[in-house]
Amino acid sequence: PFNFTRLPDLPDGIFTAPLQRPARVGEDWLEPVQRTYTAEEHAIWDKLYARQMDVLPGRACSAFLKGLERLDLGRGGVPDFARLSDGLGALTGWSVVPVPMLIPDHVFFWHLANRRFPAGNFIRTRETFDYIQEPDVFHDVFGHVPMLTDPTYADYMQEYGRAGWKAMRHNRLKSLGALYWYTVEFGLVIEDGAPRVYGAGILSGPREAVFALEGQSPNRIMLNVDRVMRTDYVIDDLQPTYFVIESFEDLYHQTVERDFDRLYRGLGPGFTYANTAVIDVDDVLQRGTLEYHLRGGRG
Ligand code: HBI
Ligand code: FE
Repeated sequence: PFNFTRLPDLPDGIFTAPLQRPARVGEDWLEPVQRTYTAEEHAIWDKLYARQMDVLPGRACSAFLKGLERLDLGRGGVPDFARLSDGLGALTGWSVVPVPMLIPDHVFFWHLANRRFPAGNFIRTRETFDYIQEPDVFHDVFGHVPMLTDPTYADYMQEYGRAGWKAMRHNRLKSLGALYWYTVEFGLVIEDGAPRVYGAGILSGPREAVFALEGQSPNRIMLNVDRVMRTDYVIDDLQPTYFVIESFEDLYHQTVERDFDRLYRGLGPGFTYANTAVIDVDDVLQRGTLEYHLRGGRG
């Protein structure tokens, strides 16, 4: 259990200076080594990989597809984190470190702020092939890691980690969580005039890329950081609304230039907007029918 009184006292910048280790040494939640996988587990990776590659070309953003190639993630079997970290380190200075499960927020943020991506060690089984409760190695490595080869995206993730500590001190972690959700997990980016996928939750799932890009049901709205941080989210179904960025530079600048202290002071503890809402200030690419969610979702 984390002792909040041990949080370092942070200066009042937009984001903060390099972070110190959380609590005591040994509370980094890292596994000493990545686990080894059985032949069956490697085969599950290969099956998941093949399934995603049936839908992602032409739908995933080019940074993701390039990242897959540069890190050679399709070479077969669950990737070795040490080898991945060498490749990623040379490109953007990030590494991939093994964790056993969902780790506490402050530890997660601390790793991100130091350019370490904590990736789940275990892999789903054939019984839980389509839906898992906690992020496994396929979601984390296939979904998140290729994006970290993009220098601007990589910087955004680090800034997100730094921002986490400030949000905790303001008791506004849920708002910052919404930003993560609508960007890192479910974000779309404009490429050649049309939205493509960069969110890891979409990239690693079987149905959502087609639904998010081609479906009539969801809203597609240009991202405004202030608005998104006031928007509720659900974590266990397709999204009623996707937020779209112009570019990773746009995302990075919107986030870094925002005065989060001011934003948090103006936010209530709950969310202002439902995840289905379209509001006056929105720059709307598609106003969805919301048909999927009006039918009750989950199917
Ligand atoms: N732990 N392993 C792991 N992976 C996550 O994505 C993660 C986490 N702990 C906390 C957390 N995410 C959230 O705080 C953020 O998504 C906001
Ligand atoms: Fe994730």
